[in-house]
Amino acid sequence: MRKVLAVAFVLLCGCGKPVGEGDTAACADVSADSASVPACPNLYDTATPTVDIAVDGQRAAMASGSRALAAGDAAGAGTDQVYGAGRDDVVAVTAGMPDGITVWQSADSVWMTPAVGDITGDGVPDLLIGAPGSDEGVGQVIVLAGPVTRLRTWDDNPITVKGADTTAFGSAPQVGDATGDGALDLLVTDGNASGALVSLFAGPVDVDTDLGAAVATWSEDSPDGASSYGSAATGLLTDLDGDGIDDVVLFDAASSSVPVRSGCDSDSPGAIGVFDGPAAGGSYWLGDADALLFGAVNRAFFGFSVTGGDVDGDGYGDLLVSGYGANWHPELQLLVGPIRAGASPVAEFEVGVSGVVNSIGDLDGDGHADVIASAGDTAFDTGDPSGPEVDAWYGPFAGSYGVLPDGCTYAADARWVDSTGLSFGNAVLAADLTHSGRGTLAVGSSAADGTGVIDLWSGQ
Ligand SMILES: [Ca+2]
Ligand SMILES: [Ca+2]
Ligand SMILES: [Ca+2]
Ligand SMILES: [Ca+2]
Repeated sequence: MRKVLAVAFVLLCGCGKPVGEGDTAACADVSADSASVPACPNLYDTATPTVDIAVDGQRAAMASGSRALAAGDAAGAGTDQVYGAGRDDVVAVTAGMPDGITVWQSADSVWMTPAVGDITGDGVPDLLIGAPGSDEGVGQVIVLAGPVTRLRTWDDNPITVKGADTTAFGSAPQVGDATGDGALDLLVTDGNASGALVSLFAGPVDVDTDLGAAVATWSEDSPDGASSYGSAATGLLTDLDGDGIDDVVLFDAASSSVPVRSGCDSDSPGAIGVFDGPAAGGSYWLGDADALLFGAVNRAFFGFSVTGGDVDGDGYGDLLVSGYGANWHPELQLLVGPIRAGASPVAEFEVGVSGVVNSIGDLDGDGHADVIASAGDTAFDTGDPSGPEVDAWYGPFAGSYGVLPDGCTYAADARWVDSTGLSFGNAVLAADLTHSGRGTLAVGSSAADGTGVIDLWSGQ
């Protein structure tokens, strides 16, 4: 696959403040003096990905979203693999495995999302495949017990966790210890349930099970059904308060800031609810959250996507939240844990046409986590090669980073651009595959002919 070396710059125009109308003149001046702008320290050769494989043959594209890629050692290899999912196949790739291997093929042709974790409790990481809409619309998470080193089929008796007469159960499976007993648990989103339902299955999950086995559920609806913050919640597991127990985060970009019945909201600031672990059995709604945050403006769509990770390295998990800023530009907000009501971002990243697809990882190996976002094709960003792009900012972070008004250069530390017609950056993931301290960037893309591609840029 041919790629164009990105021309990216570090913008040094004193823009360590929120970007707004008042910044236009100052930034335009800096842009006009391009000779003073140093070249971007791009550590990766965008022309030569180390792995470049097709995901789905000719049938379907690479799945979109932050969770279409996952990393872990489900193969039992001692180093991690990247798992990518489309509608038909789930493949494993890693540096030194140039062709990758297909580990699962779906007859249902539904969009799948992978996750890796020892959900069966035998000490060996497993591969989990979220497959909403599969099994005649019931939806399920399929667990392939590790080590997974070849194509698995139903003859291998995978473990299934099934929904109940809906089509969206199985979205974005999450593995973590939410109950605090040391065993990893499974969090599953069902986007078609009334009010959307996020369900926790206590690990180990080593036999077929269904929705009735969930030990706890979360939704945006009040127990009496009279109130709701919205109807499109997604669940995330991450440890925000540093107690070693994963906390449940519920997010919905279309959520209202006041409890109304679903469909009545016109503001859509978006909402994030944090439920401190350990999770106790029962049913919860957004009004029960230990911390409830909303977007700062109407139609901020705060929480299009939420990615967890310890960005500032203080032992508390942090959240990277996508939405729209006050200037109506897509942005990512970095909220640092522990997160309490009223928390405000410590850094903001303005991101092309979308920041929904993003990741956290240390790409340059300096010990500081970096932020990676798929920015789409920023046609307004004059001076850049044409084509969709993936951008990275290297931590530590404070202040604002972003796309500035007309005449200014897009400020990212590194950029990967594709001009070959791919829908480049459907999925991005930064992961330390070799446990060396320096991450590998994985980018999942779709081509016009319906094929999918995963590229890896090794950090070694
Ligand atoms: Ca547990
Ligand atoms: Ca916790
Ligand atoms: Ca932190
Ligand atoms: Ca770094």
